[in-house]
Amino acid sequence: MIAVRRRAVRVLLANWEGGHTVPSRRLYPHQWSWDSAFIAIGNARWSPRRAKMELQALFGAQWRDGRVPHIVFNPRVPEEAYFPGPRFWRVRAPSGAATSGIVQPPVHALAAWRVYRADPDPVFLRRIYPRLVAQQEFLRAARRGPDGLLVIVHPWESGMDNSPAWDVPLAAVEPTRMVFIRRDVDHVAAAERPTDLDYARYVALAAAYRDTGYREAGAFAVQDPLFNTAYIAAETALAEIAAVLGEDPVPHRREAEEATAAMVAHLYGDGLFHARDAHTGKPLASGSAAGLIPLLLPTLPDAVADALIATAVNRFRLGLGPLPSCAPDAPEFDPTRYWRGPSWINLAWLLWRGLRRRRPDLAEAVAADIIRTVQQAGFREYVDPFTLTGHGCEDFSWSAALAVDVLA
Ligand code: 2M8
Repeated sequence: MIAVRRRAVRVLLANWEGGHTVPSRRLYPHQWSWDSAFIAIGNARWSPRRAKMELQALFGAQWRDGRVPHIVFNPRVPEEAYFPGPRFWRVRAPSGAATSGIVQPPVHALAAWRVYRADPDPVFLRRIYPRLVAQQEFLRAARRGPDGLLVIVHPWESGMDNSPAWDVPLAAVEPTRMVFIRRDVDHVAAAERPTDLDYARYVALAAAYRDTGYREAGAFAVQDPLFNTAYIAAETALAEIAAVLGEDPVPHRREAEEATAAMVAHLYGDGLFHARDAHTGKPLASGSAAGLIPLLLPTLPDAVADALIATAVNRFRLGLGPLPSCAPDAPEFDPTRYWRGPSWINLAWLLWRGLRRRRPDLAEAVAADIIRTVQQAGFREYVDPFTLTGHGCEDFSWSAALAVDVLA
């Protein structure tokens, strides 16, 4: 175990850029939003200083409206290194940093709280709290519908870009006619990444959103259980943070309870949470593991939690091997293509946290699988859940960081 931890820290050191960590040196050479939250959680276990710097660097690029962009571009990295880069997004944060204009699941308050727990530093907490609150306020103001659920406007905002849950709404998106060069397939086999058609649609959606000044949802508008769970988990963490700082935790707790009830009312069915198309109101039934992540929510009704656990055991092989990102019995399941089946450590980590109180035995099994995965495959971006063969890039930061946290 000591050897795993040492190797993980070595990956994090190699990916450190002096103020933030790249998800991977070649494939993802900038700072990514939810990656930095997961990285901070792991770094808190061996270098709380870096954990705090990671979050502060990201929130340094927060927009005036409270939005935390999904990419903060490193000005020292050439435009050609990643597509779509700053020239595509054409936007700068008040700090002057070039950023993207979309967001990612807001797991940052959860990360900040865990960083504080590892290293109780009230100065850090006091500084980051208003920024975390502003991040949540942006989501409420810009992305919340009358049913109380948050909407994402791009598959990249889900963090699970080519999840089978997006197949139906994406099919309605006109692919871009713009000519562009994908950089991802320079580093990873095309068969392990989204298709060219997926990319042409991602680019079309991002360009359309950009052209409204990053204000109006376009053809793609969905309510995702993972994104909404992250938002609620953030309110729960903000309640803890508020209590430490002498602020009022009650509004955060109330918000978490109400949003949990809205999720159960609108996104739950058949033992799993499903995304919903915000334009049509139709559920986007898929076997995505995003539907299990609401187990993180403290006020989830017991009957719902029990049903999710049964689904995790019966359809996602919980206890038998690493968590697949899509249920193997779903027709779209592909064990090696990105978010359509491979096992990802961040999803397993979220499930692990969600199971700890309700089913410590299963939580233990998830933790053991995380460690077995990195022992066998190294810190790969994702692995085949059956063979544990590594796929995607190597030396992937959140795989290393979250393994460190699980081992702590
Ligand atoms: C992947 O997404 C980026 C676009 O944001 C890409 O494919 O270029 C996703 O796995 C996302 O969840 C992750 O944050 C990002 C960096 O690791 O890579």
